[in-house]
Amino acid sequence: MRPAALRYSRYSPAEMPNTIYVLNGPNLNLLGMREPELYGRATLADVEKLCRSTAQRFGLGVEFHQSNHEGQIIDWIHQARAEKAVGLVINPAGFTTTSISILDALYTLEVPVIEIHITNIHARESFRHDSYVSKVARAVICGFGVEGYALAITGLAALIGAKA
Ligand code: CA2
Repeated sequence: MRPAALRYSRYSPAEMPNTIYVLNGPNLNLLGMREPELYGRATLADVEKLCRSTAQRFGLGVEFHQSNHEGQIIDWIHQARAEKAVGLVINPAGFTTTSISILDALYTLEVPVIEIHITNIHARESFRHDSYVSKVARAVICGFGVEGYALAITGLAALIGAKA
């Protein structure tokens, strides 16, 4: 079944938007290469594969990106809006607790935003607890390791009515 908002739309089935964005913030390019005791051994390339295979089960395509630069992440959020993405998953990493600009960009989206963290940020230092992104996120997943990305996409698919 197509996402509810698109079921009676002007799109023919072939041109129906079906792309989700998966965005990753600073230092996540180092996944699997540093601090494996905290973040595990999977690399960001492994995470991208996991996201693509999970999304494919629901007929969804993936735009997968990582940047160490706040403005680049904001540009991808704008792109998600312009390209009519059907949802967005974001691990804002260090920008989680600092970036009002990422929050403002996410507020411009009309599709569900899912926030994901590999670690349980609430079991870590208090400065990691207060997320700006959570103010706009429809759901937040943390502490499941990189498997959280698959859970985020599965939950997003359920929210938009994309069936396996
Ligand atoms: O648990 C998460 O996914 C975090 O978003 C990761 C961020 C951290 O600032 C958040 O509080 C929680 C840090 C990302 C750093 O990524 C690295 C990965 C491998 C090695 C070193 C850093």
